[in-house]
Amino acid sequence: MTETGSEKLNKFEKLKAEKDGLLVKQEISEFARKGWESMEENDLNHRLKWLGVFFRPVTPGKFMMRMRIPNGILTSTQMCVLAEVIQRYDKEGSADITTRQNIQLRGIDFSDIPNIFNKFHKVGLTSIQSGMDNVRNITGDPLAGLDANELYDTRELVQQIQDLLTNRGEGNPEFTNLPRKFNIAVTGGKDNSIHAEINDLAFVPAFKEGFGFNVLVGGFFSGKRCEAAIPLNVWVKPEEVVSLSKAIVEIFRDHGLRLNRQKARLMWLIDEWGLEKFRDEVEKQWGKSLQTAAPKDEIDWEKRDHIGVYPQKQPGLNYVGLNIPVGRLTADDMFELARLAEVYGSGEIRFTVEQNAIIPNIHDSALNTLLTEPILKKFSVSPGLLMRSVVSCTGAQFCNFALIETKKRAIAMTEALEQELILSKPVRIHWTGCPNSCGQPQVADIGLMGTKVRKNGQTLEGVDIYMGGKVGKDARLGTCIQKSVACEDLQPILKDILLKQFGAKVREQTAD
Ligand code: SRM
Ligand code: SF4
Repeated sequence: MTETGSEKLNKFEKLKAEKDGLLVKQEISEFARKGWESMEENDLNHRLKWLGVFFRPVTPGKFMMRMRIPNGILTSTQMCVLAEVIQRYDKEGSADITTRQNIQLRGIDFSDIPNIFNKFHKVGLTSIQSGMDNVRNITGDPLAGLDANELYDTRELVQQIQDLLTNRGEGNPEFTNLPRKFNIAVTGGKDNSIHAEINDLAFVPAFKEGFGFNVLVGGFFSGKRCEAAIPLNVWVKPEEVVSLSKAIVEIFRDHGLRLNRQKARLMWLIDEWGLEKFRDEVEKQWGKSLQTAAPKDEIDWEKRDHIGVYPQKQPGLNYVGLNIPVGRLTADDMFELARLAEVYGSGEIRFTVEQNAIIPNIHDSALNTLLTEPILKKFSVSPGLLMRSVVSCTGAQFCNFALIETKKRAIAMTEALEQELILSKPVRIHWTGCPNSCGQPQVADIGLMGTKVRKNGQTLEGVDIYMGGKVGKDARLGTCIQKSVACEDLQPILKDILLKQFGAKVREQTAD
């Protein structure tokens, strides 16, 4: 790009040019000692996000920390450290599994942050570069290494990409000034478990000279525009995934549009250059010839939600998928999940982009006892057909962009609809509190996007309704089918959609 001159830069480019976000790493102990109230505004509101520390205007003084959990996999020891962090804040401490297979911790006192970083360091956890203009948590198959039908185990690749971009979790100044956020996903399974199509860069399994990946680019959601990723017409071998990711992130860093922040995601650069030029530039940056894409990829299945009990490829072992309604966890829940993983499994816990958890490596002989554990009443292996698929972004409880409260409402609405209706199949309902679409309403069967609605002279919380999102094979984005429904009027409308379009039946109500 030929964009030069600081007068042309948007506010965020200016603040990055003045001081790189990662520099607050050196100052964090001093900040914590003096208190957040004494911090310069841009350091507090923005640069802290380079460390994964988020000031929450909705709960000033109670900070959020966003981790990086590559491929969504944690050890029980790491889970216990995360639980200990929030435990000390009592009711104000909580955690959320995110739509990027990740964890966010809430209620954190600023003065504790240096100590929390030390704890993370000891167990190999990091929150570095997890917010603002960085590459976000890199997603991979939640069943990597467990699934008999997988074509490639994504764990190592995802970890290698993270290590490269974050300098093994210490922070990598080479990649801390991107024009905007950047999302990467790698899938080695057949069911597109990580929504490849909504990432700036995605690798999907495909055979050409043996096994490799076709490359998709430019997928993103924003308040202004939503696009599914498009094929780059490139196929790479597994051992080329990391270096190609680096080259594409470098192209984005060096040439991505920086004037208008609303037009700074990768797809806008692809539009500006055209796909052919973009591909040529990637090839130059990579320094070797790109192979054309394999004629077809191997995404061939409907998407699985992993809730329930399933055999692994290792004989005698199983994984158990637990439904964590809207991803919300308390410290006690986290200790309990860690305990289950240790007692019954191999001490490993995994997360899905549907905000649920998986405990792998459970021996046949331990299954029945595991299934009697009391926590499984809260985190069921056989929840209702709506509850098992409900996803919700943070919403007004903690997010200052939110136009509506989402998580509590999502659970209440799901329970109410399950009381009224008998479903014959899961229906994926996603809630998101504003057009930023963190709750991905465009990939849902029914997506609900928060908005404000005028009714009887009053301004009320409402939603725009999205439908037609398809995940897994032949994924496509849903579109808005009805605008401005007040939340208080939503239940009968959803009931009607479920009856007419998803084969639900009215449940006969029994008299008490
Ligand atoms: Fe998001 C901004 C939460 C996934 C698109 N997102 C935010 C902020 C940081 C805004 C803020 O500072 O308050 C939210 C933090 C609220 C809080 O306290 O939790 C926030 N986003 C989330 C999470 C936690 C939603 C959830 O409940 O799971 C997800 C964290 C993922 C992670 O672990 O890194 C989350 N956000 C997404 C996704 C989904 C995805 O990645 O698959 C999207 C759409 C996909 C995409 O980005 O292309 C998404 N978030 C946004 C955007 C719009 C980006 C844009 O290009 O305009 C914003 C606004 C922004 O960045 O300026 C945003
Ligand atoms: Fe906040 Fe909007 Fe994202 Fe929900 S969709 S977490 S309300 S920015």
